Amino acid sequence: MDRRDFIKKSSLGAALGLIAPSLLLESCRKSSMQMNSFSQVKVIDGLFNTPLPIPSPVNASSISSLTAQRATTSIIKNKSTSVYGCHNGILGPFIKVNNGDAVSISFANSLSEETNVHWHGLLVPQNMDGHPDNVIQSGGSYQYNFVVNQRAGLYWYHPHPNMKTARQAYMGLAGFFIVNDAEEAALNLPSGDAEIPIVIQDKRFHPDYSLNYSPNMMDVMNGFFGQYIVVNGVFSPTKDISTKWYRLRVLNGSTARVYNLALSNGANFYVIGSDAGLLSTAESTSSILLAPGERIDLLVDFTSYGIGTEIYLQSNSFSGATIQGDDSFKILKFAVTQSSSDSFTPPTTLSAITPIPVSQAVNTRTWTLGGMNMGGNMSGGNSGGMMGGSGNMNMQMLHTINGKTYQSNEILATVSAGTTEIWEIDNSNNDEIHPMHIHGVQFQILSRTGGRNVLVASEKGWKDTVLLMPREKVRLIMTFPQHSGKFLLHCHNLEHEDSGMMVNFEIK
Ligand SMILES: [Cu+2]
Repeated sequence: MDRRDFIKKSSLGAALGLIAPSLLLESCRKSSMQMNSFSQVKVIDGLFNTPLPIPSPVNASSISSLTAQRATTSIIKNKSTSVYGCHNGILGPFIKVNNGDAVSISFANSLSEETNVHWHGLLVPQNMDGHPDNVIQSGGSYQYNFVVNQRAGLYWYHPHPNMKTARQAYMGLAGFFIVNDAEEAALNLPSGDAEIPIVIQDKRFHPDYSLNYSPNMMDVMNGFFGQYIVVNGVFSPTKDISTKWYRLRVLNGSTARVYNLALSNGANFYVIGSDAGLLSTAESTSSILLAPGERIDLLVDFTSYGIGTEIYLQSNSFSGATIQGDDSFKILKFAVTQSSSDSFTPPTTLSAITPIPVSQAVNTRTWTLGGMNMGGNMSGGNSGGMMGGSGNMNMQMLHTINGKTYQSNEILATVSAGTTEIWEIDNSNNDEIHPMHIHGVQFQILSRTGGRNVLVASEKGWKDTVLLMPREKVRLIMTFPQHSGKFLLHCHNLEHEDSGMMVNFEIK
């Protein structure tokens, strides 16, 4: 099925096929006025009485196989839900490696549809990267072999089949992948039960508690927002803790929702790491945005709280976006149940982050993000996309990169292995949020102009995903590794990705 067929058969296509352009424009104008009621799915608050599942890290050397399969689990307490996973329930095993380790995993597809594995943030050869060209058919298998050669950090894995990534990740195919190294180990950061992996996702349910993934046209435009915030596969979780320091390794595994992470008592916490490992120094803050695909490494000081204290990890409302951010809600309860003595203090220096010199760049490329402008003026947008060239409708229906939607055989940039480039990602004509992810390379962010106009704490290290709020432009610098082949630049709003906001580039 090509994209045109998909669009015809999808709810988006149905909507587009059935509505004449003039009516559609009118409908968009109306929904622009009703933007919040249309797209702001109000989060349902829970009782926070379900123990947070903490997956145990398993050394990659002891994982020889992974099977994508249907499973049944309890996301909402005492309710049974059919999901996808890579072991008995939702999500996959928490894979742990040391830098330098070899990974050799036989992946089997027991689903009734094609899938694959993208090792998000891992620098692996093209045929190991889970490119949409490399899918495993139902009943098939594939051998993922690679050697990890990168700094410590919280990475993750999820499927990447063209036009199916969002639903498969939403159904539960995702897992943590942690890389450890000697530099990080020497810091003696909180570990064991004081190091908590947290994946935040949002879900909708049918009345029978089956998962509801049915994006309509507006959900494709904005992202599919769930009413139930789910952490490590459960809704309304609680975690008993002691009076000590904790290291929270947080992954935003939602398809579209951005979280503005904060503690319910307003206390500051330290940001010590980002997508691709530790920052150079810890930075104290009381809230920070985490976009889909991004990871953040936090240190939280619980030493001074009394037994019985309850503190929530929550998402505060945030400004700057029209389609999300109004809501503030609790994510996870920390219940202080034990006292302990802890002499830990955050290290002043975490890691050496050597900036890539701008003078090293051999090329600057601009990637202009296009989307439907829902703000006051409808004159934005350029050609391309579904509605490009359709006469009086000067707007786009699909999200584009340089005016293009994804075509598997089209390569929009060719870069040379070992060279450095500056990539400018330009969302300055857009009212939408786009977390942009690049496969096969890690980057540093040089600057952000427009919108927030600054780099936040988690953006001062190595990254693979960067959040573009409306009207923002970022400049990234990166040196391409010696892995030749096709890699992807795409939006990690997975509804945007699946509707074509993805391009190939080639490393030669
Ligand atoms: Cu996007």
